[in-house]
Amino acid sequence: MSFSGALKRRNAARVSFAYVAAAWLIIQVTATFSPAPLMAQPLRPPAPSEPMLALRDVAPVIECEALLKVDAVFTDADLTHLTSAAVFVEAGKRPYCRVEGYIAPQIRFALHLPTEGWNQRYLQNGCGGYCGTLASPDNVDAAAGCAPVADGAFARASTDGGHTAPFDDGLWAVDDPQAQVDLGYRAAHEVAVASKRIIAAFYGQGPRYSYFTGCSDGGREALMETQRYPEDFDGIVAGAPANIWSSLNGIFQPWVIGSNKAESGGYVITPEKIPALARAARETCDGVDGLEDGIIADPRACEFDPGVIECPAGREDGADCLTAAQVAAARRIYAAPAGLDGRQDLVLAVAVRAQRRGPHAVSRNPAAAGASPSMEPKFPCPSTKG
Ligand SMILES: [Ca+2]
Repeated sequence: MSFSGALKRRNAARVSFAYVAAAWLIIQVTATFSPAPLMAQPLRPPAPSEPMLALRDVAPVIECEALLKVDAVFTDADLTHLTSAAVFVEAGKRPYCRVEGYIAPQIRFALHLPTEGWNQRYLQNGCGGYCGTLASPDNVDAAAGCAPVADGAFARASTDGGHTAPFDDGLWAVDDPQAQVDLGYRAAHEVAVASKRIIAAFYGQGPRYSYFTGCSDGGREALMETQRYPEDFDGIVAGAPANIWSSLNGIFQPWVIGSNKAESGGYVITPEKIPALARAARETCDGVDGLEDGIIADPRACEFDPGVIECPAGREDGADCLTAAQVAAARRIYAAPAGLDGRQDLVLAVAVRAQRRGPHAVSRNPAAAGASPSMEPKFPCPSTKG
């Protein structure tokens, strides 16, 4: 590939993937889109919260550093390699053994194992955007504020998803089907498998309960886990899942951003208006699912017109209302993608076709079916075995 060709691809990738950076905003805006009203299903009130089942604390049976010894957990024939293991002490948290490693070819992960008071539970975190960095396993998304997690009684893990890059840069995926597969579904699963083996070696038993939490792409990973590897976790939180990328990133997000572009070059609807828009949508749609709980269970079952919060006559703008231009932009977004002639059928057909082609094209990659032990890491991970 020529330099100019590579540059075009890089720029195209950056432009395309920049949409993901705004995914959280779009998800907020689009949470109440209603292209096709469906029958609303009545919801049951949530069960009263019950205290977490108490399990006895379990102590390690080997030293943290001993995990690095050959065959302590993994053999040379395994795809998983540990690169470091050391005890850390932080204020307000149980001391923990931090283990780092990678699963061939280059899925990096980190695992924190409490050295005292492990409650026999394991929590794995998803990564957001296009991942690409190894976040702390203590960034626990929806589990933040949960006391047993906060004080470090859980074993917890994180991964970079199988590549190194800024979270909004997708260039790593160009011509690399293995990396696509790894972020697509393999990283979350393989890290779960590897973590459970390490936990079993460290404590002399595996976790009694395992959980996954993730938001945005982490939410997509959560859904992927439920579909492909339902045995990995006992409980899963799929937060704001950025699901089905081909239509989401290829059509829907460009449509949302294009619909929200002002002639001046800026955006029409700005983030500070989202709370008012979300509040109005909830007021209109919350009860449609049969339960006033602040959650719109099926946005498609509700008709919502952003015009209900247009600023009143004599008042041009305000944090609690939308300008006329913002109402128009919101209506365009809510109307769903359409061609220049206003037709939606072709756009939707492209989206459906892309969905059908995407996953099958990736899953045919032979490495996806079962990675070969001969695959070498693509980044320099010093081997600490021995
Ligand atoms: Ca509701």
